[in-house]
Amino acid sequence: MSQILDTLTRIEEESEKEIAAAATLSEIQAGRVRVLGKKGSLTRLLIAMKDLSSEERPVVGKAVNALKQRIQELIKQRTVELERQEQADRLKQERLDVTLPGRRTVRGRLHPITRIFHRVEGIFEGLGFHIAEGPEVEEDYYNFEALNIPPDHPARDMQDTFYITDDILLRTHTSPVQIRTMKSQDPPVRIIAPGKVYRCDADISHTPMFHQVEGLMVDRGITFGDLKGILEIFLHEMFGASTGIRFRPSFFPFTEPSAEVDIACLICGGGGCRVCKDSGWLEIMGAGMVDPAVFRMVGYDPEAVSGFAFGMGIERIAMLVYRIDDIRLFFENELRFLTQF
Ligand code: 2NL
Repeated sequence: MSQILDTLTRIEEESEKEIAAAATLSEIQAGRVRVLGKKGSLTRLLIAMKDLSSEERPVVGKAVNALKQRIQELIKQRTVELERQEQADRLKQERLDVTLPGRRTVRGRLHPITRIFHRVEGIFEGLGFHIAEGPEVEEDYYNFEALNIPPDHPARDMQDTFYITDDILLRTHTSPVQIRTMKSQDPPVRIIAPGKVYRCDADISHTPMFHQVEGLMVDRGITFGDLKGILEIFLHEMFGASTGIRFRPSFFPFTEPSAEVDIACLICGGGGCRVCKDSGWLEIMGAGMVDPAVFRMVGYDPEAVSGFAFGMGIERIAMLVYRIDDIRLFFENELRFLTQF
């Protein structure tokens, strides 16, 4: 019996040392198996107790159980210690460097066509114009008939216009917005109509959808001088106060007289280059005095009121302002292009 008790003392001392020395959770686990496992030193002692006398057995049993409890308690304490230690190590390793620069958020921006729209709208709003909008799917009546465009005009051909039915189509200009405005309100009218328009056309310089701004001013006594003055202010704000401007006689079914408006070439300043085809001038818009036939269609009295109208393509203006030589870039949504604006 005294030999067993000596062994107990030895196991106790060794276990205390081992547990205290265990550096990891798995070392603790290995130590537990060596002492308390199926073939562990303490388990073997319990088995050896069968050779003891009935007086000795309870004494030794008590001592073995007490030691077992003590070792379990030591293991528990050391396990908690090691778990804390491991957690502290992990936190140290995973520490965040709050001085690292953050990931940049990519900010959106306005499309160059939208930017030009905003500029054009801002200039005309400053001149007292209101912005009017209307449907892109239009009736033949508003798009052609009310604008004095004759039935045999080439613009009415299937080749040039997207028809949805015989008399429903995709508007080919924003003029129908102005027709609708005049039909629904009396003069004075001072509006611009920005928006998408559609023509059955696609090549290097044409896309089937593009953007336009038209303008209309109607009141008593409006003259061609008013037209020239308003467009001069607009073009000088848009392209710079020293930009040369000229009006050339032209023809539109909905204006009389009609003019095409040129600005001095922004690239060569008028000397002649590839962009202006050596003419020194760039055609930038069309304009004219509203034809009396159009006024009669909307119920205005052409003897009482007069007015001017104009129209321009936004892609063309954007190409000149930003020096872009291919219209298709506006529609490809290539970020390397779009992020330059
Ligand atoms: C161009 C030419 C123009 C108009 C549009 C218009 C509208 C009404 C009555 C009369 Cl409701 N005219 N619009 C007038 C002259 C020219 O546009 O080259 N556009 C890109």
